[in-house]
Amino acid sequence: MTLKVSYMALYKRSIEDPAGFWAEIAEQFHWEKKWEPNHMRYNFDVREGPISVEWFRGATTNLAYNCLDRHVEAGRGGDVCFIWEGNDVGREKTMTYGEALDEVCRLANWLRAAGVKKGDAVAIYMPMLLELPLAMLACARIGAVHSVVFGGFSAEALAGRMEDCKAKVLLTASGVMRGPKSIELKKIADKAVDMCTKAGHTVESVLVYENDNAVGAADCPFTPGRDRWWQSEVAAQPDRCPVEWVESEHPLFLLYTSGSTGKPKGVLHTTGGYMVYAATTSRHVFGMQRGDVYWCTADCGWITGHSYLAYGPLLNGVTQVVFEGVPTHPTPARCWEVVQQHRVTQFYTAPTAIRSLIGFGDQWVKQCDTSSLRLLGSVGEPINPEAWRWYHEVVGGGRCPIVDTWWQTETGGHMITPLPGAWEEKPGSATLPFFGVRPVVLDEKGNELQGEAEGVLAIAQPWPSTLRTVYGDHERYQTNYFGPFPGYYFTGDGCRRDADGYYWITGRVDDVINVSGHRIGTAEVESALVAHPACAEAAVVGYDHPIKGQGIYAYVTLMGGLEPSKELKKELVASVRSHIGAFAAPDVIHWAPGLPKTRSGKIMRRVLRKIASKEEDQLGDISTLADPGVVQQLVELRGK
Ligand code: 6R9
Repeated sequence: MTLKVSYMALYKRSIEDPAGFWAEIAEQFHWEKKWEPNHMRYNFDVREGPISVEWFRGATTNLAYNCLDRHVEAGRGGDVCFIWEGNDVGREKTMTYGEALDEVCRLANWLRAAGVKKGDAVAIYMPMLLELPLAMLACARIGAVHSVVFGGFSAEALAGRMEDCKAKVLLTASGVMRGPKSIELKKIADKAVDMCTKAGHTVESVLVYENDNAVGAADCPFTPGRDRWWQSEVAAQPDRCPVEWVESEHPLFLLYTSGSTGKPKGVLHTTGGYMVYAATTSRHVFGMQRGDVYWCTADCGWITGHSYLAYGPLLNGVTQVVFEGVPTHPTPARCWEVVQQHRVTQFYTAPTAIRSLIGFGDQWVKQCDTSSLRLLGSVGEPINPEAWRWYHEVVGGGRCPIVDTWWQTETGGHMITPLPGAWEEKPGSATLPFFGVRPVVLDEKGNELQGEAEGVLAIAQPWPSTLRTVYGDHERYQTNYFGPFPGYYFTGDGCRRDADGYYWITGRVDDVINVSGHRIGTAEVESALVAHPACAEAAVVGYDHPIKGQGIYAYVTLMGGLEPSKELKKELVASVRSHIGAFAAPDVIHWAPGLPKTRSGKIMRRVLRKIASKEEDQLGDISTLADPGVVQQLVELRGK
């Protein structure tokens, strides 16, 4: 409990004097120019003017320099930076901090030669090769803004993101292996580039990494002039490249994420505050020390792969595993074999992966030596107590703390999380806030609730890696995040605070579904369904899914005269795959002659959720429905 006492004192200071607290921590990094005395400024209240957040005003730095050069200059260039584990067993490679720096410099030089300047956006659509985090660092080195698009997104989704951020350069690969399947990434990328051209935006250069394990150069479409081969072009560049010193608030990256309405939002993070926060959370939440072998299974296409793969671990100078494959290939022992082979000390994954592995039985873990593990982490969705216990007992041998980290793309880093050893964990609770984070539980009118309470989760003051804007749409940023409860950042999550002050996240309170830890907007899936000529109307809700956490349940009304069929179901699912990506494919299509609507035409999703989860006996008040008869009709059509 003494740890808890020192946490309480530090926490108090972090809330009362955020500028001083974080400035002290920031001293550990290299700043080309230091910040002004009054370095932190903000307005978190829409009623007082535009929302703005600024940290380390007046300072200049470079994130890639802090990740790589700083360690090399301190004589640690020979430390292993990355251990790469390919999709297939036996394909692996290691890279030191010194080698990573050389690679980043070459790529940064190539980007400069391709005309990329400070502030330009660069799109990255890559599998989990080391070249993906290296590409992010190369952008950061020259002050370019990376926009990583997860390799599972479709051509249309990639095109929309490239158009939005006006990326002139795209970094991609010929293909990728996912378990036993090979995916032709470059073909998808080409389609996206063509879509951009048709929409009036030109992607000028495409750098293609030949991932010959998946797709060789001979089978990879290539447009001379526009396309370049990564291996030969980058190798020809010098391995020294001057650093671009940027202001603390210089944009670092954009990452598109789904909201409850409209198209995905380009969440913008900036340099100084993000660096300090990603590094500090990594260090304290994972207890990172030099010599550790840390492994985060996330893809760099999501925020976890940004903060806790590309940046946080490197800022702390640890060795980390980067995994291209999936946890069940070739067998469900894969993760534990990797842990055994590389003596992994910290392992960070999503509850969905744990749940999928539980089903295969304990023997896959037990046949491996996992005694090197010191700490386990969880992220992306609430972890159910059964999965927590299995993780703790079977994987962690009962001796590793589990850090259940609650945070979001928008928050840039962990917000509510256990600190290992500092206080008791409770399975299913993210526990207490990290330094500098002031969570509040609000009622629906925006009043702060005290003590034990249940309501929506909001944050009352900025932390260093607060998202700064929605790219190109500051208005949307304000309305979405600061509009619902003036004076607070609104998270979109519901939560409960127990008598010990622990936070329990209860899930999204908006129309966002969390499928296997991936955020999917119901509106996006609905518009992908409606894009199919047979679909007149669609309504999408989430339902409990044993492995994925939530599954996607789609109600579809067909155009007049059309008959439901298995083929149509397939086509509708295919439409979602092509508009968004395979991971957003509906699990269930439920034919709906009509949808439950209020007299003003609003779909009552609450009713749809109840029918999807077979709880139509708990519909509540449906007297405001224009036609209460549709409910019975829908119940009868379930499973058809
Ligand atoms: C990091 C990440 C954010 C949403 C968030 C919440 C859910 C994430 C969680 C969790 C319960 C946790 N979420 N971590 N819910 N416990 N430990 O996942 O970012 O993809 O933006 O998703 O995920 O609902 O609002 P992102």
